[in-house]
Amino acid sequence: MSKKNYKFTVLCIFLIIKVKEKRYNDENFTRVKPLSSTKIHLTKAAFTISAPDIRRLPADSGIEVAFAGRSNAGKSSALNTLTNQRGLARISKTPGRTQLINVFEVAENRRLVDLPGYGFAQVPLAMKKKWQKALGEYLEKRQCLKGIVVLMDIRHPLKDLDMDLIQWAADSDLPVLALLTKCDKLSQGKRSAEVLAVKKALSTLNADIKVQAFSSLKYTGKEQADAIICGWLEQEVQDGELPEEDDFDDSFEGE
Ligand SMILES: Nc1nc2c(ncn2[C@@H]2O[C@H](COP(=O)(O)OP(=O)(O)O)[C@@H](O)[C@H]2O)c(=O)[nH]1
Ligand SMILES: [Mg+2]
Repeated sequence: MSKKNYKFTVLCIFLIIKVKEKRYNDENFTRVKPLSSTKIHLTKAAFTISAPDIRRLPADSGIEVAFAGRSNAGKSSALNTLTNQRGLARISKTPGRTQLINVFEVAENRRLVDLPGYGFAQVPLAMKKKWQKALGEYLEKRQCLKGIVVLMDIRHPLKDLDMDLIQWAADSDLPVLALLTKCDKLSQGKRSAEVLAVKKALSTLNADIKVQAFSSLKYTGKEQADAIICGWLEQEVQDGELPEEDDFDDSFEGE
């Protein structure tokens, strides 16, 4: 073999080795690339927007977990406790004043949503109807809604509107966390009895419903609630699924 041919052969072998090495690295890189799962920390929650109706909300993609409950149930306090941010959801002193849909982003395309409270008494009927419409519309139409936290004062749980909401969620295959708030107001014995009673009452619905005693004041149940909510938010999502026709059959109607 001439010297020139020898050099050419060595160069070719060198190039072939390099190309194979690159291919191997590329393939290997693809194989070990981590899954795109998102670790959620509720403490990262940041206010995004207050919307009077669903048209003003962020795009309907990713995952949302909604907080709903009667006015004065302790919704704002629970949101502040779970996110470790004292002023995140303004704690209203006047029942029924949280009239907008408040959105807090916890990670890219992962949101907590503070829904308007229901069941309040001291506001004009026209206003009431407007707020309930926003609530009903959100529940019916929001495709990215993947879990709902229903907050109820542990001393007066499962009122008519709470039951309507939980029943609607069960019918829509939406998991529910029933958070029994202000549990610091009951003795340990009464608290356990109330949790059991609520679990029993809801077991007949045969749905994915968890019940947890909670206190924003004493941080009772914070860890458990956090784990459930983060579990919902950490799911993989496939956006762009078409809603099933049945989803629109039953609507949640507030007062
Ligand atoms: N003792 C006690 N009071 C609470 C707790 N959570 C909320 N509250 C009180 O209940 C009232 C209504 O709370 P808020 O969070 O504004 O309810 P929202 O209307 O559902 O948002 C306020 O006076 C709070 O201080 C709790 O865990 N323990
Ligand atoms: Mg509030």
